[in-house]
Amino acid sequence: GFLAGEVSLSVVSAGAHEWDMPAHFHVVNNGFDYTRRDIMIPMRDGVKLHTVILLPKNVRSAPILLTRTPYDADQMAHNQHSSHMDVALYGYDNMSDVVTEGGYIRVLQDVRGKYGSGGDYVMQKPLAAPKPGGTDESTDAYDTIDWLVKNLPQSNGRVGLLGISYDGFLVLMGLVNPHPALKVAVPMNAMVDGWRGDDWFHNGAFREQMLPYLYEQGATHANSEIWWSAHYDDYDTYMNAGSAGGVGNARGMQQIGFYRNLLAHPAYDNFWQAQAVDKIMARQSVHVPTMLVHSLWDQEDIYGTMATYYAMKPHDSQGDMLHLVIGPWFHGGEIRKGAQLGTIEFGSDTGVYFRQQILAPFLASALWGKSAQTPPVVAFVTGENRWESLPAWPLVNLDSPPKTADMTAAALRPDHKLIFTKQVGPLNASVAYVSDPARPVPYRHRPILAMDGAGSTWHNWLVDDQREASGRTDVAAFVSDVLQAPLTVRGQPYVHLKAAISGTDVDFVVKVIDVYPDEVADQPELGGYQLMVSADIFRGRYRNGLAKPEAVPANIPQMYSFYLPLANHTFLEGHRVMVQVQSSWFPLYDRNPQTFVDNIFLAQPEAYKAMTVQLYEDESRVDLPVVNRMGATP
Ligand code: PG9
Repeated sequence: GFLAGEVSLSVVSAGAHEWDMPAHFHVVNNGFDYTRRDIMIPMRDGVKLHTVILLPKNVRSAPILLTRTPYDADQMAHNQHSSHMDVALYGYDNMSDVVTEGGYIRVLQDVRGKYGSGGDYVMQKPLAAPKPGGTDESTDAYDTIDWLVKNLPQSNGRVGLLGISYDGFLVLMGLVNPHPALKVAVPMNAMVDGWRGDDWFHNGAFREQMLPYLYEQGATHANSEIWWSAHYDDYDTYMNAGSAGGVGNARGMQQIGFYRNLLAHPAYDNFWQAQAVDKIMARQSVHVPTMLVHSLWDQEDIYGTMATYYAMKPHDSQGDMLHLVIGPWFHGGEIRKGAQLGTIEFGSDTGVYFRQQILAPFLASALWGKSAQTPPVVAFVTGENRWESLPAWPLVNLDSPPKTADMTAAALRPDHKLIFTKQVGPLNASVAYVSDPARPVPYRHRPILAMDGAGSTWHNWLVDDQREASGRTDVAAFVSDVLQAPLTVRGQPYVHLKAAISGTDVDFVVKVIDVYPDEVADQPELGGYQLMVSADIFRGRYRNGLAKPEAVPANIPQMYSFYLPLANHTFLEGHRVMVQVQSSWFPLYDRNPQTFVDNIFLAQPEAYKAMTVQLYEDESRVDLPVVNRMGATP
């Protein structure tokens, strides 16, 4: 204690040179319910990784919960500088209720090259070629687990690895040649394929609002260089700079390796294919109990979890290792309060339910040996607001169209109706709109703030009311009759558009929307609300192959086909189904100049041209995986 002499009181009478500040301040924290240790753990190549260990007071024979991160392990354990472990841990990637109530030893580690760790940082470091001494995130996870179980006498030798997003990607890497002490893994909202549908591109359209993230993450070890902007509204920032390359180059981003890679690899070439984590997981057997967690309104990584499930499930030979949880959350929302998202209410706190009823028992069974029966799939049905347990989730091959027998076609008619029967009427009738890159469709209300800007509500933009868009002349909206019975969509819709354009390149944004009744008694602001339940963008140059950009022949109809993200939603009786089609979603996605150029990152102002888009009735539709209440296709 203090008086017992940890800090010498003699400094008080130090004589002539008396300073307010001691040369070394000794922290006195005897009342803490945990002990914190900062350790440098050596990897096989000698590089040391900064690791923060929080040991609950008097802990003995407890399991370890490990998270590896590029987001500052120190900060993740520092919250409010509290003497209570749950408060200290509260925040990103820490479900402190599960960790502290579970009695776990909590370990947070900086990946190589970030914050307190040595070595070089590589964004989403791909697996090293299998050569002796090579390191990557899988070997770093292995070496860390090895050190922890050998050097923490308070542990029972059992380790759980969990994390969200980038940290979820790091969990999946830990499952590649896993350490035998790794007993459970929980990748949540993992970044899996940065080109097909997670952080960097969606189907080839670049997410330029990610540039500030890359700038801060990629410029310095401790994110000490902060993005600068000259506008309050990101719509203006990105419009003024022209192309995405214009935005980055104006800030000197060519100095950052991953930025150079983005510019060099706009298509789905080997650079992206080789690091797609679902393809890596498809080569592993599943022998560590794993719970994949997917958020239905994940504004950052809406692709990766389902792609990983489809890839891993066939390798779960006994069918008892892989679990899937699907919830009504934004990116990482499962560790927050989960009773509502924006205006949409779920009738109960779905975050608490996930943590207390699903995650905590799953971890306790793998790490403490307690008995728990975790269903293979637990999914929340939005619209109906109820959880359901299922024996499996239908597998999808994201590289081929679905079987038509499994889908219900929702056809886009020239009279702007959406119909669920085979199209009728004259062939080749079409709906047209003018897409003008000088006035791209904002993806949400302006002003559009930077993702992590003060006051930003970036995390809930996917549930924004879409009625503003439905009234624009550059958005084609198709709406069904009022539903006489509930309609449940469970799975990934598939878009077929037959379209002709007067330019030579095009983007298509397709949104499946639940239109609420004109008035809603208990929540008036939902009257006529247009809620997106599944939506995405596709860059037309990739219509004949994701690695194969091809100019679009002007005025000749072409087919554009792609999957939309997962929906698990019931459109209730009295609601309507709407599909909206548009050709920009700015500034989340960079503008397509609509004139074919080699590399859109570097498109010049003269390439940006307005054009007419015509959607043909005979083959334009969205195939919906409709199920009835019993789980069968109607
Ligand atoms: N979605 C974030 C991210 C992951 C991977 C690459 C870039 C960004 C994240 O939340 O970690």
